[in-house]
Formats: sequence, C-alpha cells, structure tokens
Amino acid sequence: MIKKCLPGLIFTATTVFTGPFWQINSASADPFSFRWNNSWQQPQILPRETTGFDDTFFQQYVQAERVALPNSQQLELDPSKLFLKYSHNVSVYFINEGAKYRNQLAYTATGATNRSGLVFNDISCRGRGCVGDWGGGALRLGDGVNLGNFAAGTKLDFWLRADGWRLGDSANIYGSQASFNPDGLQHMVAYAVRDYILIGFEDLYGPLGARGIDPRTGRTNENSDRDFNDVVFVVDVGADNVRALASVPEPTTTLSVLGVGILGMLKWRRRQNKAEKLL
Ligand SMILES: [Ca+2]
Ligand SMILES: [Ca+2]
Ligand SMILES: [Ca+2]
Repeated sequence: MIKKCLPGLIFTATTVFTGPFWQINSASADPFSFRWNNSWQQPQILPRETTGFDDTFFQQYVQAERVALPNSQQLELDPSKLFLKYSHNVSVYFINEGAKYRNQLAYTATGATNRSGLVFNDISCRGRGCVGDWGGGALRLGDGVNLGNFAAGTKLDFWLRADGWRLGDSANIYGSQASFNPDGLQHMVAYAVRDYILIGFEDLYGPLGARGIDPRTGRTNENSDRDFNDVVFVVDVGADNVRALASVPEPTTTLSVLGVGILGMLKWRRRQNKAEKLL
C-alpha cells in the first residue's frame, strides 16, 4: 500500500538498515524523574534568513494531517539513544506542525553535558506551508534555536508537552520511551536525513481513534490520528554524529539514501490525496 505511493523510495531500507540505528549508551535521562520547568526561557528564535537553514527539503517528510504513520509501532529506530560521539554546537530547526494543540518542546542533556531547557515554548505555525496554521502563529517554517555546545559523550532527549502552552502542568508529557509515556504508546519517531536528525511527535493520547476514558490511567483518549506530525523538527548534531548514530561508514551519499529509504515509510505530503485514497 505504501510502496504504491512511494516508488523507488524504500528500496534501500532493508539492505542498509540492518543494525541498531542508535548507539547504546549508559547515560540516560530517567523519564520518571523528568520534570517540566516552567521557568525555562524560550531561546531566541532565529529566522532562516539569519541561520541560513533551508527547511524546504525536509517538508516532503511531514506526514499529511490525520493520516496515521504506517506501522509506527514496528519501526526499529530508538530515539531514546541520541548519543553524541563528538562535541557539537547543537541547533534545532522547526520544520512544520499539524496540531491544534499549542505544544511545547524541551530537551535534556545527560552524560558529559548535563542541562535542560526549552526548545520551543509555543509550537504554532504561521504562514505559507504550515500544515496546522490554526492559531498562535509563533513559528515560521525553518525557524531555529541554538542550544549551545554539548560535549562528546552527551545524550540528548526531547520532550513534548502536549498543549502545554495552554494547559501548563496538567498537560501530558511524552518522551522517547513508549513505556514511560502516560498512555504507554510510542509518541516519537526519529530518522537520519542528510546531516540531520529528523524527529516527529504525536501529541494525542491513546491508540488510533480511541475515545473515552482510558480505564488503565483515568486519562482521556483523544481520538488520536497517530500522524506524528504534531511537531516535526530537525536537530543539527553535526554530520559526524549523524554518521556515528547511523553506523554508516561512508558519508553524504549513503546517508542520504538511508534517510530517504527509511523515510519512505512516511508518505510524501504532496501526494497526500492519493495516499488518503489508498488508506
Ligand atoms: Ca497532526
Ligand atoms: Ca497549530
Ligand atoms: Ca497527531
């Protein structure tokens, strides 16, 4: 089904992607000890004109709104092991969002560098190309923040506070480890694309289409679409770190193929109408 709408895109996934995608690292942020700090300050948001970052290439990987990411539970990637082998001055660039929620994104660094902070305080897209231009308008495509330098031997984690801009401390928080999420489900996917890590979050609680109270937790199922486009961003950890994470010996060409191959499991946004028919 997916192959039909992605000719030529997934041909390398099975051959290139044979080993663990992320390196195992003993340093780990304890999801139970993670607390959102409401005093975190929004880092300065820099426009594309300032950073020189071009988001255009990455827009093709933004999942169409309310189209479930196929087989997202089966992806063998582990975004909970984003380990920096080399020190790097890390930046995060906003790619898109398809969310009515006013989501927030934070990071924690553990290991050689230990700190945490806000990435985006209000993930609400404005302007041309937004999937979810439904109020707020705090970010434009390609906007970036710089998180500073992280020493070799640091592990990065990212956390989504769903509708946290409005709900604050009562909001659900999702991280990279499904078992620690409030609904026990995967809410984060990550891929190597070119010299970047591309990450998408799902912001709705519960399994696909589930409604009503979750008897296990007492929380409310939110008719989730599992589209994982509720914030899409890329992390610049440096090409060497991406290569190390992907365990691919040769640089640019192979990485590009790897990225496109794995990401072939996402549908091209520009083909969303066709994809919806197939689904
Ligand atoms: Ca969405
Ligand atoms: Ca929005
Ligand atoms: Ca969603």
